[in-house]
Amino acid sequence: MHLHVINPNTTASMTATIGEAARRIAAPGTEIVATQPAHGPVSIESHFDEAISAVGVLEEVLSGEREGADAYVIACFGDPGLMAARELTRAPVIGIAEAAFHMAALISTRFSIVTTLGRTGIIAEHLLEQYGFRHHCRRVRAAEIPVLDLEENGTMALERIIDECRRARDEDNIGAIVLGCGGMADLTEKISQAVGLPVVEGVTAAVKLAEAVVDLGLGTSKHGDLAFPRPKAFTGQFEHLSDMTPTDRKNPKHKSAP
Ligand code: 2AL
Repeated sequence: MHLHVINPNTTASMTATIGEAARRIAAPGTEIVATQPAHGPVSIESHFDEAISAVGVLEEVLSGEREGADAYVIACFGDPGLMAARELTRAPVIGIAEAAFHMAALISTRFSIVTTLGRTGIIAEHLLEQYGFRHHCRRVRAAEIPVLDLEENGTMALERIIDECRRARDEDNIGAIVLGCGGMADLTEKISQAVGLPVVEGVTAAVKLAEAVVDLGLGTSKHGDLAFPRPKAFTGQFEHLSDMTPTDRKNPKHKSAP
């Protein structure tokens, strides 16, 4: 299967980290294509960054449809554009926050999230509410590191994340930790070893869930709110999206899905 992993920020080195983590965990028959939008923020750390990045995610899904992707992963912990992306395809689209919540709830009754900056914690809180995981999560914590510090040496990012994970372990009465950033995809094992608790990381969880959905012969439902958007005129910089019909967007591999 062709799994298109979209890093919603435009930092190519982070896309490479995410793509490598996805490839390490993917089944032998899964081909990982990791991309990032051509336009948008270099990191996503605010509601503003997230709103802009969602447009880039949707452009990547439209390009994935032309290339015949079997499934998509949105690899930012705010799951930007997730519902809109599902409208554009019959393939499954999995957000890394929702994947991590599902996976953590399967192996623990309570978990805490350790994310990058405190100000992005509210985005995770909103997603916990929206997805129905509020009662599974004890606390959303932040290591107070900017996202791009994960890409650079000498920032002490790993050490600060490990310190915060240890505090979560000692103070939150939890069974597992969820890592709250796509850029942490390569840190899972180190953190898990240092902390001694199961650590769930969204990119890898999402890859396995995407494979499971495809293996089950399932795809995004086209009944109800996730049906293809109604064709209409778009103006200005979005004119190229005008009057797209479902056929324009249809992924031939999913033709038979009801
Ligand atoms: C993220 C993420 O996963 N990628 C990014 O640029 N910002 N979210 C976060 N909470 O750090």
